[in-house]
Formats: sequence, C-alpha cells, structure tokens
Amino acid sequence: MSTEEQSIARSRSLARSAEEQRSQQLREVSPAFRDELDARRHDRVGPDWAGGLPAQYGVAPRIRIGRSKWFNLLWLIPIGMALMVIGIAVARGIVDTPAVKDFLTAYPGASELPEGTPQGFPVWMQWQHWLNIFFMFFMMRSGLSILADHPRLYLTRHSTPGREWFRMQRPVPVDDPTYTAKGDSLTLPDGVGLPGRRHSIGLARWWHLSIDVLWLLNGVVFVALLIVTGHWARIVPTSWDVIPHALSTAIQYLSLDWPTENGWVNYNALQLLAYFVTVFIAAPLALLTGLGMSPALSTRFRRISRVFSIQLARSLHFLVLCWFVMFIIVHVALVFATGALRNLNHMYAGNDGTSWTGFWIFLATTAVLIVVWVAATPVTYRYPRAIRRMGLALIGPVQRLFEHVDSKPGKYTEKDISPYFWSNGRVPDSDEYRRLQKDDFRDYRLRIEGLVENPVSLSLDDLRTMARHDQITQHFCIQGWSGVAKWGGVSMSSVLDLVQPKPEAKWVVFYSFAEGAEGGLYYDAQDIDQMRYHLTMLAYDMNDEPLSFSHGAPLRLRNEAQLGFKMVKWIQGIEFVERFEDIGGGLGGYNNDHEFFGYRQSI
Ligand SMILES: Nc1nc2c(c(=O)[nH]1)N[C@H]1C(S)=C(S)[C@@H](COP(=O)(O)O)O[C@H]1N2
Ligand SMILES: [Mo]
Repeated sequence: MSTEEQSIARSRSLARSAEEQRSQQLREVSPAFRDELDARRHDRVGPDWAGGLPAQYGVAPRIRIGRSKWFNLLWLIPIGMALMVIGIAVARGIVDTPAVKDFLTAYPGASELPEGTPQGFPVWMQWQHWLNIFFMFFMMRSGLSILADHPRLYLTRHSTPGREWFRMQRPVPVDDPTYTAKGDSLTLPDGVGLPGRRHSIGLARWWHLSIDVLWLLNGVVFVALLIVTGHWARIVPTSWDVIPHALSTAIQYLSLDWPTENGWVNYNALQLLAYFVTVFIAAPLALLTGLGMSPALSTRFRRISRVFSIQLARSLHFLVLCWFVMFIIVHVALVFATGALRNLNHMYAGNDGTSWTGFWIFLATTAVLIVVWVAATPVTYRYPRAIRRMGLALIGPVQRLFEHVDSKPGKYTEKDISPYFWSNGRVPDSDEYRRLQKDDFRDYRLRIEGLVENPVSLSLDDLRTMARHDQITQHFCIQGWSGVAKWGGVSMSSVLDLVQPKPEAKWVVFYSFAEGAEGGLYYDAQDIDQMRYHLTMLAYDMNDEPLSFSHGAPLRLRNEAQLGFKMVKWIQGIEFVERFEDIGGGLGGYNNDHEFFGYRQSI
C-alpha cells in the first residue's frame, strides 16, 4: 500500500468512526424510535377492536331543513303510509268515472314492444340477476360501513359541521378542538355493516372496492348480452306512450285492481321504467359518483370537481343507494304479491308455468346468499389480512393505473381555504412531549437519521431558517371528509439536500410523539420517490399561524399525493431505510399494521 493509499484509508476510517460516534450520540440522547413501536402482528380483529374506540351508536338519520332545523327521516315511514292510504282512496274514488275508464282502455298499461323482441328469461339472465344481487348486498353493507365512518354528507368540498345536509350522528362540538373525525365515527351492528364495527373502514373499503370490480364486470356482460339478444327492448322505453301507460298502471295498482301480469312477454310500463332507471341510470350513476369520490380524479379534473366535488359525489352516491334499497323492497314485495310462483319460475327456472320449481331454486340460492351474508363479518374479523389481499388483488391493478395520473394537487387559492378543518388521531400525551410543549418547543429537536450521509438534529429555529415553502392544498381523509388549508414549512426536497440519502435508502419513515389508537408510536413509511415531489413538505404553519396542538404541533408531514392518514403529525424523527418489514408490525405504517389499510394509498 502506498503512503497515499494509506492516508486515504486512514482518513476514511476516521470519517467512518466520526459518523459512528455521531449516530452513537444520537442514540444516547434518546432511544431508537423503533423500540417504541408496537411490533405485534395483528392478524385478527379481536372482540374489543374498533380502531381502539368503544362502540358508539348515532342518532336516527336526519336531513337539514333551512339553516338549522333537522328532519328525522323515520317520519317518512308514517308519512309514506299516509300518502299510500290517500293514494288508494283517490284512485278508488276516480277509477270508475267514465273519463278514467276511457283512459284505462286507451292505455291499458304497457307499450307495444318492437318487432322481434324475444320473450322469456334466458339462463344467462337468471345467473346474472342472481350474481348481481349477491354482489350488491355486500357492496351495500360495506358502503354503509364506509358511510358510518364519517356519518355526515355535504354538498361542497368543505366538510363544515352544521353545513351538512344529512347526518346520523349528533352535532359536532365545534368548540372542542380534541373532537376528532375518528371520534365521530359510528358502530353498525355486525351483519348490517360489513364488517360492522366502529372505524373498520380499512376492511370495509377492501370489500366495497373488490366486490365492485366483480359487480361491474357482471353488469357490463349483462348489458352487452341485453343488446345483442334484443332483450334490451323489454326494459328500455321506445315510445313516449310509456308515460300514460305508467300512469294507467299506477292507477290500477292504487285502486287495488292490479294490472294483469304478463312479465314473460311484456312488462307493464311502471315496471319497465323502474327496471330502466335501475339498470341504465342508477347503476352507471353508482359508478360515476364512485369515481367522483376519487381524490386523484377530483384534483386532476379541477374544473369539474369545483362543483362536482368529492362531497357532492359522496352525497349522490348515497342517494343512488337509497334508490337501490327502495327498488329492491318494492320489487321483491311485488314479485311475491303478484303471482309469486309464476314470477319465480320466470327468473329462476326460465319457464312461464305455475309449478314450484322456481320457488325451490329461489329458496336454495337465497340460502346460499344468507349463509355468505352471515359468515362475511366473522370471516372478516378472523382473516382480515386475507380480505386485504383479496382487495389488493382485485382493485390493486386499477389503483396502480391511477397512480400514474398526475393528479396535480395544490393550486388552490386563499379563497378556497376551508372554514373548518377536522382534526384526527390520538394526541400525544408523553411527558417528553408535554415538557417540550410547555416552553414552545424551544428544546425540540427533529432527528433525521438512518441511511443518510449526514444525520442531523434540527431545532424549530433551524427549520425556520431553511428555505420556506407554502402551499394551499386539499386534504383527503380516508374516512370521507376533506378540507383545504394553507401549509407553511420546508420542502422535503430541501431536507433531502441537507441529509443526503444513501443510494440504498428506499423508504422514509416518520415517527410521531403520539401513540396510535392501540398503543405504540404512530409512524408511517413513505416511498422515497415521493419525497422529491414539490408538494411534499414538513409543515410548521397552518393557515399562516403556527401549527396548533390538534393539527400536529410543532411539525407534521404533508404529502399531497397520499391520503390523510399517511401525514404523520407531531413528528419527532425521520429515518431513511431500505425496507420497512422489520419496523413496527412490518406493514409500512400504523394504520396498515392495525387497521388493514394499504401501505400505498395514493390519492
Ligand atoms: N401521529 C398521528 N398522526 C396522524 C394521525 C394519527 O392518528 N396520529 N391521523 C392521521 C389522519 S387519519 C389524518 S386524516 C390526518 C388529520 O390531520 P388533521 O388532524 O390536521 O386534520 O392526520 C394524520 N396524522
Ligand atoms: Mo384520516
């Protein structure tokens, strides 16, 4: 070895030992963050699990009338009954008048079908009809669980308490800064929701989105077959006389002199309209309003989402559900009330007879449905990871497609800032945090370590002297609420320039002072590629004021390409790592370890 080589080697080893010393010191000052994580693997949902929250039932659903009057929707039951009685009385009163008689003769109740329209119910239709309802029950249940996680519906992207038009929860105590969105969530009975327990949205979303893929596939095949076989004409109005025919059918139903059933050949006009709306309007609307709730699409297509915001989409999505529920109730009731055996033979046995065959097939297939219905919740609690895998397999490829949409978050103006911004998560209560908080975080040090060339420990003043970055962005919480705020702080890009990640560093882990709902520090691992994004930052200001306690003082993450739960608040340290499997529960974040969310949840 030449003297030159020797001196290089010596200086290298000196540098190495200096670095070792420094990281040693860092470790002595405070322990490694990882030690304070919950390292258990949560592979089951235990009896007391509810995202760490005790059960909480809300109030009967109500809608807002005017500024602050609330109408309890349970009143719709007696009102509906009264209207029905009145309708029957009126129909019976007029049905024998000559004018109505003439009208009923002119419009007996069904439009003429186009030439060559096939009759009956082919096998594919029987199967698809059953699969459709099978999928829909699980989508409706999981959808209710998602709704219960933020049991309020709004018309604009601001989720302002008191401005919602629908709620099934008490009013928000707006003067209580510790009231959180998670605290606002509701329990649904097991078997109603899917899975049902409070704040089970992680699992509910996997169900909802993955069954959705199957439901849509089934629907596309159904509509394609309707078109190629000509069966479409049985449920699509082809003439305006469908309106008087429908009125005629309504009078006949209400006068209790029901129209003669001829569903094998030609539905009556009311039926036709109901089926048309369900298949060709409600189902596509369910898809469109579902897509309208995508944060990525709503930031990408800002012009559209200015009005058709994710909150409006969520509201409309709920109204589509209401249509489906009403349709199913009336449809099933009429199937049984208007010649059950024949009707069941149509859809379950494919014949027009009055034997019991259709009934038995209906009973058997409904038994399957009931068994799966009852099993779905306990199976989800027993095998939550499998549900998550099913979701990743079915919807993952679609989600990854969306990750390539540059959603262009940001670009909001001061005018867009929300009057109310929900708080979320469990606040820090460690002695260390309280001590720092007491003198305005004078002694706060942000430790950045791991696979970096230059580990640092930064005070708030250090951070405030770094290049300042401001942005106005919309926040999307997985629970369903959203809000626009202005954030001030330093770009993660500047932080990366300072600490210089090593090439092996692939993930950046943010550690909070606060514990998560079930104990162990809250943490989250993020793809290092997203750290250079111009809207990824450490924020110490919110809406031009120092970050408040409930929003994450003294420092929180903003990664606008991700959902809210990824944005760790009350940050005490950042670690650059190659892999996250050996951190915490090993799934890349507190919510993934505990609530079965995905580790990538790009908006
Ligand atoms: N430490 C910590 N950070 C957290 C959470 C938490 O529970 N603990 N909740 C997350 C969730 S779910 C959301 S939606 C946002 C909410 O931020 P906000 O309270 O400022 O609205 O914080 C995220 N950061
Ligand atoms: Mo959230």
